[in-house]
Order: sequence, then structure tokens, then C-alpha cells
Amino acid sequence: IPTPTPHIVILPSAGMGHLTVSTRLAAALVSHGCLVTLITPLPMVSEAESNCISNLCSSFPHIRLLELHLLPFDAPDVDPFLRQFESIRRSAALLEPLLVSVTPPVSALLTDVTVFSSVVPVTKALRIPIYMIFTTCASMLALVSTFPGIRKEAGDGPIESIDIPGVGTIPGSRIPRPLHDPKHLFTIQFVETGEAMLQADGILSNTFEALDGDILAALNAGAVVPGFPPVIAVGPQEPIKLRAAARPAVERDDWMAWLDAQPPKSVLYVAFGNRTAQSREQIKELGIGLEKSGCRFLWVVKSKIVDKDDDDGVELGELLGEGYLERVGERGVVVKSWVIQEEVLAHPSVGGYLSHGGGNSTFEAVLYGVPPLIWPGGGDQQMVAAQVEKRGVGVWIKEWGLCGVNQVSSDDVAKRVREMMEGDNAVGESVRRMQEEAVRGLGPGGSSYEGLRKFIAGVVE
Ligand code: BUP
Repeated sequence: IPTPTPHIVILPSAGMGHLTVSTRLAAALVSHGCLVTLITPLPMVSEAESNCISNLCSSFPHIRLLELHLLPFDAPDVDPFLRQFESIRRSAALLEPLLVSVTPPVSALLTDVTVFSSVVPVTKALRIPIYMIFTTCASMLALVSTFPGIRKEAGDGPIESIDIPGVGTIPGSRIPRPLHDPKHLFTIQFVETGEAMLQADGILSNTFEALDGDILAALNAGAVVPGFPPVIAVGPQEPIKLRAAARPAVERDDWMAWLDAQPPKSVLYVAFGNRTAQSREQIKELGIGLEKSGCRFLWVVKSKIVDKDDDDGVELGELLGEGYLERVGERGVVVKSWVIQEEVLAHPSVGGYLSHGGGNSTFEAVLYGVPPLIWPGGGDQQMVAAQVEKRGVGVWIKEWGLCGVNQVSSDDVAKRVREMMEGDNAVGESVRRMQEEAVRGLGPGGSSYEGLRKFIAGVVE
């Protein structure tokens, strides 16, 4: 009897850190022979997300799109991406007619961690298996899964520290800051997610054995939470290769041509993800620090949280200070808002990455063998930084505090950047060794590749 083609439906969430993982999984599942339908929650928050969907469709025309028109959630003071999570969560009931009407019938629904708990009742009512997509490191997964009890024990107060079996002690300062406030919308969503997790048929995690093997083993042995669903590490999923026609016209030629002209491993890539905007003062100080370091750099500047928001038409020259670009000359390239990061990290001229420690960005750095120098901001970023430091595949600059919150001086920037780019670089060696393991994991016989096959086999059973 021929095996039926599984029909996987994916509901992503907001922000590039989340959407990226869903779209890469969609592409990987298609290449493993699945039929894939992607539900797009509309309207999207940022231009980058809309571009990401267009790129996916033009590179994978067989992926079907279904639109989910969101109920508005009017909360102007809430972070726009968190607001969108809530909007998707509140619109979950609208999924039912979509899931009922698609053909062939849905074999499984995959949905992002940030909206998972609201989707569970819908899939349970329709008897559709549900899998959670977890976008970041395994210690963060362990944190979500144990957090409901921890939050309850702490009452209304902040959390001092957390002991998680198989993970260790996590100081309160390392967890996302809103979690100290039980009434914060992020905390409410986080607790609901932790409570609903046990109902998942499985969890597809974007991390990988070489980085997170010990914690994944603890989760799968039920040492963190008894009866925990199987966690299948399928990351770091490879970036989607854009077809020529799908390439965005953004400043690309300038920075690629410049990278091509630089000596091997001489360039520091500087970017802080799609959700961490910096103050104008900090942008100037960072710029002066990069200039003082004397190193070559490619820097993505982000002064606003959402790319399409008005930034008063401020030009780069004004953001960086008069004469800056001229002074730096050929030694540095500054791009406002966005580059194709995977192409930058894959470029032979790039030898270091000053980063915010976002899950995807850090996994991508490992996949391309570029050591990250991490200045973490909110969310999972300190947890990622801690794991990277534990494995010796990156450096966490603890004394800088939190990116987007604390200010760092140009002298400190120059010092740390020089150390990373000119030091003896044992970290560089470790990251290249882990790169080899990550790349092996993605090929036939590798842990991430076989993990995905195992998931597909489970769905068609
Ligand atoms: Br900036 C930037 N180009 O210029 P993370 C980012 N990216 O392709 P975050 C670009 O966005 P959350 C750019 O490669 C990565 O895949 C980058 O995801 C890409 O962090 C993604 O690293 C960013 O997980 O999201 O943006 O802070 O907080 O939601 O994890």
C-alpha cells in the first residue's frame, strides 16, 4: 500500500524570529515530500514579514497559502509583536472553518509557541494532531514548561532564581524581564503556554543536538516535566535559497560587492535582530566604538521597532552623526534596517558577529561558523547567550547589561570588538567544530534530518 502524502498545515506567529522558523520548516517539509499549507495571519506587523512570505511563495510555489483575517486587539501601549501574538490568540476560533474546508484533510497542525495554547482547543475539537514549533534554545523550552508552577509559588513578587532538573539554576536576572510581573501580558501568555504544552503531540524545536543535546535528553526523559511530549530537534533549519527573481532590491549590491572586496574573516557583522531598536545616542556611541576599533564592519542599524513605522525620514548620516560615513570610508558599510543575513554570515570575509543573541541569529552564526559576540536584550536572548557560553562557541558580554536597555560606551565597544577580531580565538575553533556537527545533522543520517523524517512518519501512521 503506498504511503499517503501527509498534509501539514502551519500557523506561524509574528516577528521574523518566529516567522522564519515556520517558513523554513514549510520549505523543509515540502522537500521531504509533504503537502504544506501555510496560514498567514493578516495584517502582518512588519515589511520584513510580508517580504518573507513573498519570498517563500516565489521559491516554493507549491506551498499553499490561506489567509487568517485577525480580530483586532487594541492595545496601543503594548509592544507591536506581543500585541500581534495576542491578536492571533484571540482569533484562534476563526481557524476552525479554514481547517475544516482544506483538502486533503489535515494530517497535523504545526503552530508557533507564542500562539499554541489558544489553538489547542480548536485542534482537539477537530481531532487534528497538534505540534508546537519551538523557535529557540532548549533551556528556554524547559523554562516555559516549568514556569506555571514557579510563577504561582512566587505569588505577586519577582522571581529570585529557578532550579530546573537537568538544566540547573537560572538566576532571576536571566529570565525575560516581564516574567517578574504576574500581570504582564507576556507572563499571562507564557503561563498559558506552559500549561497547554503537555497536550502537544510533539514539539519541533529549532535547536540541535550539538548545542543543546544535554537539555533535550533531560526533557525527553521526563526529568524536567514528567510525561512531557517528545521534543524533536530539527534545527537549525537552513535558510531558504531565494531565486534571483525573489531577491529584494535593498542595498544588496552595495554590501555584497563590498564584502567581496574584503580579506577573509576580516569583517565584523553587527546586527541586533528585528525587534531590538536602539536609541539614537546608543547608535552614535556604537558607531564611534566601531570606528575606534579600527576593524572592518558591516552594520545593520535599527532605530525603530517596526520597519515600516515612520522614523521622521531620518537619514543614516543624521543617525550616525555628521561626517561619520566619510571618516569610516571604505572600512565600514552601514545599512538601515535589513540585509539578507544568511548571505552575510555565509560570506568568507565575515569573521565575527556582534549580535543580540536571538535564537535564529545565533543558530545561523553556528551554521556558518561565525563566532558570535553577544550583547543580549530581552526575551530568550540571555538564555541563548548562557548556552553559547557554556559550550564555548561564543562570548557573552555580561558587563554591558541588556541591549536596548543599558548604554555602552564607545571605548568598551572598541575593546571588545578588537578582542574578538584580533584575539587568538579559541572560540572560533569551537564554533567551527560545532558548525561541522550542525551541518552533518542536517544531512541524511544526521539528527535534525532524521528528526524531521521521524515526525513525518509519525503523522502518516
Ligand atoms: Br536584523 C536582520 N536580516 O537584517 P532572531 C535579521 N535577519 O535576515 P529577533 C535578516 O531575522 P525574536 C537582518 O537572519 C534571523 O533569521 C535573521 O531572528 C533575520 O531574533 C531573523 O535572531 C531574526 O531569532 O526575533 O529578530 O530578535 O525576538 O522574535 O526571536
